[in-house]
Amino acid sequence: MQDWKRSVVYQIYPKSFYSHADRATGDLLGIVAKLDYLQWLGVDYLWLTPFLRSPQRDNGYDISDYYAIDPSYGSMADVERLITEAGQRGIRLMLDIVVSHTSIEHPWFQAARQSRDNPFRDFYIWRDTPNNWQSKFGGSAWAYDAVTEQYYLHLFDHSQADLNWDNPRVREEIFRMMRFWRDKGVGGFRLDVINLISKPKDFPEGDCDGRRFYTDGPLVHEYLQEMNREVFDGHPLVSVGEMSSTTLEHCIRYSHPESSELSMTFNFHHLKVDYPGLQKWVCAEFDFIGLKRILSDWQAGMQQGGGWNALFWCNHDQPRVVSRFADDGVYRVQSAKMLGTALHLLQGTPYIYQGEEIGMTDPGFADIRQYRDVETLNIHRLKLEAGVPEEEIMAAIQQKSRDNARTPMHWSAAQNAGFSSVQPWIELAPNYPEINVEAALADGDSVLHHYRRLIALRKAEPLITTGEYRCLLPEHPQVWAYLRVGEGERLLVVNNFFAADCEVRLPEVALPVDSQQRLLISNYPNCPLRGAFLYLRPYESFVLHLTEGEISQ
Ligand code: TEU
Repeated sequence: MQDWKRSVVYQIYPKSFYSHADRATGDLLGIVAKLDYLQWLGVDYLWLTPFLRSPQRDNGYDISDYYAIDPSYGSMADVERLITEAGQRGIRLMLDIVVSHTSIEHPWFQAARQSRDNPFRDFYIWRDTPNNWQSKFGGSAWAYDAVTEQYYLHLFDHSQADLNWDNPRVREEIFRMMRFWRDKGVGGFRLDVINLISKPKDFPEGDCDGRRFYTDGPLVHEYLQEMNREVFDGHPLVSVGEMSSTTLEHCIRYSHPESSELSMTFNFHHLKVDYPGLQKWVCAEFDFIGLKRILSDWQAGMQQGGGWNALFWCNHDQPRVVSRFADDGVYRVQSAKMLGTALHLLQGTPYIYQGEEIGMTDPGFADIRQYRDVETLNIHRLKLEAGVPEEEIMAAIQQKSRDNARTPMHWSAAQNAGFSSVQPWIELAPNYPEINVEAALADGDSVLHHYRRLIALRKAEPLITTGEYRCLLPEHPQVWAYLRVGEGERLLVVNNFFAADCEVRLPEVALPVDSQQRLLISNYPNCPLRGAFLYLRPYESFVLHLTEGEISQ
């Protein structure tokens, strides 16, 4: 079995992780300084969001040089040191590769916009007139270039021009760059919005924002197979594709070993259960049954189809999960542990986003001046222009903004949470004096220790990797219970997603009398079994190991 099937990945947003040099932003040597902590936690890979040279309009997802380190993060020598020192601790680096687009400050784009017959013109996508496609960050997906009097495509910010993957020279340059990083010793790649790289040649219009035309586009599988041959083949590398608005069928193809494309895929369907009518910028409660259904469909579907899921609740684009799907107040500790258990016991490779392991919460910024994110600022401007009242916009931003995840990591109760001695680039969440790594390390009952136990459990219990997933009580409005089924044994995973107590009877399972001894992990001191019933306390969660005799058919 590929080692990454039993691995756990930790995602670092370098700008907000730790400032080794006591500056406003974090840096690469700051990550080196925290390697002992990450080794203690037990993670296998570190996915670092982009630290290459960039004007930082989208915090590094707008790259202007694929071969240089952005000076705010350090130097090439620092990356090499990080690779070596992580490697000494059994940890490998996953580089975030942003090749769907470049910054408009990239020399390719600078050349391309010189004239219509410039040799780099075809590195990007140009048209005389825009179609109706919309940018994911708001407004038209086309920007006018006054020098050459044409429009270029940008599915994200206007400063992020889409590359033309149909041009073989573009692919050649990208694969060359990826080989450069592979040969530096990185252990894998995270590929930013990689399912958007192939656009239909006629740029059709429809009654939508265009996404159905360019998502999982016509030649995307061919291009990924080519990448696999040119970069991954014969090397021990893990690759994960970020798949925007994708389908199960495509994800099976992307990650099936016989397709020779990628190791695994991220999809976001389970994180749209609080987007009413698929609209992000509207305040809403999350749809719990929908969440269970989506995750269950992907578990079963990927399993049957032979694909592999990347599992996650959080990343640098999403609000903090404890604030989103649980309780960041009284039950913060119990509910953060419950969410960790519910996710880590699924099949796939779990990703932990910095701060999730200590149960960090959304910061609750109420003033637009506290926000830095380009998407948030664009939306704020566009909604104001459209006449939406400021209060309504801010309520949605407070709940949905990507900056919820981007406040500095809480290391201690010291000034600026021990992140830096100077004022950070974005404000801290105000609760760092209580929620921080130092306090969590000292408390054996903390969210942090629970995450460490979850990681250790995955290594010790092969069923977590291999067991068949089976959802119990799919329509239950409060509990997500599932089995992981193996030969003559099962894991029973039960999670109460709400603050109310509840009583349930589980089908398929005869609960053992000695449940206490079978408990693999839980977030309350003892197991809630009373005969055939379970009495679940607020956000209660546990995992039991069952053997043959205890499984009723
Ligand atoms: O994100 C792609 C993406 O589509 C999102 O998750 C996006 O943030 C969301 O749709 C906004 O509502 C990736 C990166 O993770 C993100 O940070 C970048 O901004 C984006 O690509 C562009 O490179």
